Amino acid sequence: MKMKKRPNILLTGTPGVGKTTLGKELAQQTGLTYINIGDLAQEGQLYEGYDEEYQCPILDEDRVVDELDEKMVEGGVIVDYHGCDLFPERWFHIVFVLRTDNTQLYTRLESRGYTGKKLQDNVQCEIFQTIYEEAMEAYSEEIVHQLPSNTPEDLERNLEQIVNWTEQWMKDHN
Ligand code: DAT
Repeated sequence: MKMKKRPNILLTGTPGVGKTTLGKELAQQTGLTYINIGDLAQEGQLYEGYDEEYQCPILDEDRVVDELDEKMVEGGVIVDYHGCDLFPERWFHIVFVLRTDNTQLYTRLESRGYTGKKLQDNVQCEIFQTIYEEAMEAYSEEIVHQLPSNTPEDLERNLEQIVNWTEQWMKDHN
């Protein structure tokens, strides 16, 4: 008996835009598996050094990709990460770039404890739409979608839209 085919979804965007909030809820509603790359790296210590400027470990991208490849080929995974050009293009059927207004993002990151350069650089990353451009470079433009993520209403709308997309994808591919 063949397993039902399920899509892989990438949720990306600047830290604080709401990827984790959306991803976990989405996993509950669709039954897909939620994977947070930050947590995965932490658990497996998938690092290759330490960034003194940002005071954080540097992700070992090759090991992250190796670790996940088998699962991704199987399908049915929601990946959450604030970058997107480290993953093989073939992994994802759709890519969502969450977007948040910068005043709003500033407040969210401040309450997460970000200060100084780290806070400023992340807000600037959003203003310059760095991750959106990264996604448009790394994936076929037709599969890259921006989603506003400012309010609880945005969250509800995004959820509904992605749940519907997932159901349609499964009808089309099974
Ligand atoms: P990320 O995973 O992108 O870093 P998060 O899911 O941890 O972001 O969310 C950061 C904060 O913003 C958290 O306190 C929840 C809040 N938040 C997320 N999505 C939101 C939305 N659509 N409207 C209002 N607040 C939101």
